[in-house]
Formats: sequence, C-alpha cells, structure tokens
Amino acid sequence: MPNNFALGNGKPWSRRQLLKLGLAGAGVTGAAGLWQMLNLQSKSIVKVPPFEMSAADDATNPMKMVRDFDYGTVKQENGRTIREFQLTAGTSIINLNSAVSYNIWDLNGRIPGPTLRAKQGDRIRVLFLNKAGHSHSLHFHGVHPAEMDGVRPISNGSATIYEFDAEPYGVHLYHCHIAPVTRHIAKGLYGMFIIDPPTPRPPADEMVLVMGGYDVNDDSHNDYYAFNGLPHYYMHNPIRIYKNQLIRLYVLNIIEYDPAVTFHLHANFFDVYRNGMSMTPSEKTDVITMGVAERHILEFAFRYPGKYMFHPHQDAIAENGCMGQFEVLAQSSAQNTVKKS
Ligand SMILES: [Cu+2]
Repeated sequence: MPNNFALGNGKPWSRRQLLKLGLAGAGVTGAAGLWQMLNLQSKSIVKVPPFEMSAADDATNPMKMVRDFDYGTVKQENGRTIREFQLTAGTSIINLNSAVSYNIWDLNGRIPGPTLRAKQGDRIRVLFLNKAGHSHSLHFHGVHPAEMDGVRPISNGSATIYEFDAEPYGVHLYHCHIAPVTRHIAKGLYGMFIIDPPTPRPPADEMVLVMGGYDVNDDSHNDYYAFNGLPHYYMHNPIRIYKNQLIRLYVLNIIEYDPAVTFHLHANFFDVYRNGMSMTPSEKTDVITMGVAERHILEFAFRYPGKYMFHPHQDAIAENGCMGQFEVLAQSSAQNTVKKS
C-alpha cells in the first residue's frame, strides 16, 4: 500500500519534507520532550535499518507488519477527503510452532488485520466483504452514528460499507463484534486503526505491535501468545533499530481471556501517550499495564547497541510466545549521530 505519511526504509527526511509537515523551524515547539532532546543537536532524520523478511506463514509476516501502514485510497468527493479501505474476512491456517497449526479468521489474508491509518477529519469508508464462512462484522472504536457501529451481522458471502468521520485522533482499533465476541476476536478478526493528529507527530521510526492470544483447544484459556501474529517471532528475528533513533511504538493489547497484561521494555524507559490522544506524554515508565483493547503510543530511544527484550511482565504469557527483542545498531554515519550531554 502507498505510504503517504511516512518515508521508506533508510530514506532520510529532507528539509522539504519537514517543511511540508510543518516541522521545520518554529513548528517543533509542540513536540515531545524526548524528541526535542534527541534532535536539539542534530537534523531530524529518521533512519530505519534495512530488514530481511524471512519466510513466514502466508497469513502473517510479523517483520512486514511491524512497519506496515494502510493509508487506503484517497478520493475527493464534494470537497471532502474520503479515505477508502477494503477489508475482506477469510480463513487461513497458521503454524504457531513446528508442531501446532491453527485455523484462524483473517482480514486481507493476515492476522492481525491491516493497520489502517487516516488523518483526523477524513471521511472513512470501509468496504467490508465477508468470505470467512460465518457471519462477521467490523466494529470501529471512535465516534460515529449508531448505524455505523458494526454490531449488525454481515452474513458469509455478503458485503457492507461502514462510513464515518475519523475522530478523535489517537490509537484505536477495530474488530469483529459477533457473539461470542471472545471467539471472533481470538480467532483473528482485529486490527489497529490510527488517526493522526492535525499537526503531525515528530519524525520517528514508527512501529506497530499488536499483542494477541490463541486458544487452540477452545477452553477459554490461551495456549499461545504473539506479537503481530506469530509466537516468539521477534525473539528469533529481532527488530533492528538504530541507536539514538526516536522509536514510536503503537501498541495494542487484544489478548482475550486474560484480563490485563503489561508491556515491559528492557534497559530503557519510555514516554507514554495514553490512547495516543495527546501530543505530550503523561508518564515515563518501563512497564505499563494494559487491559483488553487498551492501546498506547510509547516513545523511546536506545543509547547503547545490543539486543533488548520486550514482553508482558506476566512471564507465563511471555514464555508462551509474547516476547521479542530489538537489536540496536550503532548508527552508520556521523550525520545521524546524536551527541549526548
Ligand atoms: Cu466474527
């Protein structure tokens, strides 16, 4: 999908692009403290290490998903910006490990579904086609009329259109709302929905981490957990980032059956933007508790190269798959080095 807001891998931000985003000069005054600290002595440049995508299951490729945003198709109608998305529910089989495969319901052939991204004030139009064999729906978090709330079943083989305004800005989510909702979510019908604020956030290496669970024996307890679809994936395939680069994590907890999990980052602290609904962080911590469907923006930068784990501090959940690591690389050129005082 075209990436209208962010930049491609490894491409530095030019002054022209920053001007376009209103971030050059005085435009940074509203920026977050961490970003200001990182950029006071340097040009604001986002560097993303090149990454290899190992062969994963068709239904999920966590390395691709981590920096993948679906900006939809933009149209102008009657003076309004319409951002149109297409989501198709289907079925897939994923291999949770070398011995266990599991039938899931997917959206656009992946789990979690695409990370939809819009700007506050856009008109959102979602064309939803259900080919997954059961009735499903899409319920979006946000503000919209009752008829767009996505609780009406869409039968297998039929389609519907959800249309509403993108508000308020923040990190939201969407999911199927057909009973039993626990099962429909746990089988994979969910995704993140980001509404960007009117004034864009400062440049950063932006990533999505969706925490999900798998109840493979249908006893209402999760047997496996995952970031972005596959258990333990980022432990074996660390997410490569650069030292001193501002990282902006969009984190969602959509683990059913467990009332809450935490998110913990090793050897660092992060700024928390609760629900992504503020431009200023509310706290700095290294572990945050997230109930089901809670989501936040977490910002940080690593000072030292090396590998650092991230995981819920419910260690049984981490040990059953919800665990990954960042591999922090020393930056490759002096241009991108940030001097620390
Ligand atoms: Cu469903």
